[in-house]
Amino acid sequence: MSEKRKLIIDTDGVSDDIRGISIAMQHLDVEVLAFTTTQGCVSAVQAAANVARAQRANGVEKHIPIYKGATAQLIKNTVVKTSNWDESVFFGKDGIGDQPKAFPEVLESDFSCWESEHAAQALIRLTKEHSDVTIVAIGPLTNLALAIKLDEDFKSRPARVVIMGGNYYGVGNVNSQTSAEYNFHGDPEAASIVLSEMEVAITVVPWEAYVIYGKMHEKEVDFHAHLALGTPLAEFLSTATSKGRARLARKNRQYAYCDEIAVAVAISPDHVIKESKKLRVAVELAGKYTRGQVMVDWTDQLWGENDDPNNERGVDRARRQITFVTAYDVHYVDGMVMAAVKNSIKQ
Ligand SMILES: [Ca+2]
Repeated sequence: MSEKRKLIIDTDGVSDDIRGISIAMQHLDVEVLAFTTTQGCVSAVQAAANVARAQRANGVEKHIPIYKGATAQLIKNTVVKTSNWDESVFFGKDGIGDQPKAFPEVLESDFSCWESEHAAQALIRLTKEHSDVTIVAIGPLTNLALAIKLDEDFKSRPARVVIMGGNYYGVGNVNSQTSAEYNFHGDPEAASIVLSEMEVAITVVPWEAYVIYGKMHEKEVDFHAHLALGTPLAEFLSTATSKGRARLARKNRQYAYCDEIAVAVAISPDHVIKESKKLRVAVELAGKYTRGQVMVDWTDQLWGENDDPNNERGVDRARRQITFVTAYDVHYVDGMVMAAVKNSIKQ
């Protein structure tokens, strides 16, 4: 019997996060050591409360510690707001459908559920105690960047880091004034620090993993089938995704997986990753429209080390290569979500 795969999940705690963390909490071969929460689609406080509620929905026997983290990005974002749209339209003000009386009811204690240790300090301590841990980051990367700056050995400690965020073809999803992906836009400096300074293996699930095959995936998989399985977790996930599903239904689209892909990659990379690219990248920190977008060194892709052994083109090979997931096995990830929802019957 092999040891369980250890995960720490850093999350901003909204609806696709909740589906993602449910995969991990229900997976028989996974031990979730801790949740750390960050500012993102909702506050770090709301994210922590949502994770506490999600643990009840999952019938978790032994409470998994929650560490509240960054309350704001490292440097305030200067992108001009062009509309009153905010993420609550898609996720709900609480990030999970705004139904506090729905199962499992929101408790007052959800808003004091966290440990006293800060998320960044918890990341530092837990990676000292568990060198085999994988950190899965499915919100802005502020907590990880803080951990790097508090303890320079942190960058070489976890076994690996899996990130949902960023892009490689410049596909954004925030507003009409930026080509950045939401999580990297949410803290560009943090994303830059993590991608350029972490020394352990990094796997990025970029926004294009969702976008490029999205419509095709919706023909192959019923992304809402798990909601009809009749378990308590199905009921909660239905609440948590209700606003997003209603919004997408107007466009005849389904609520496909996003953060769930990163959790699935962390658990079963060999099954989930269909295609990937090793890219040398940087995060744009200055552009008016591109702040937070990932710049890819495509010359390195055109003229790799074998084609250009003397590096006549001057590729910056000090810039590390990062694995970007460019296609994933949607059936496998859906199977993991279905299994999580079915497993929750046993409680
Ligand atoms: Ca998220």
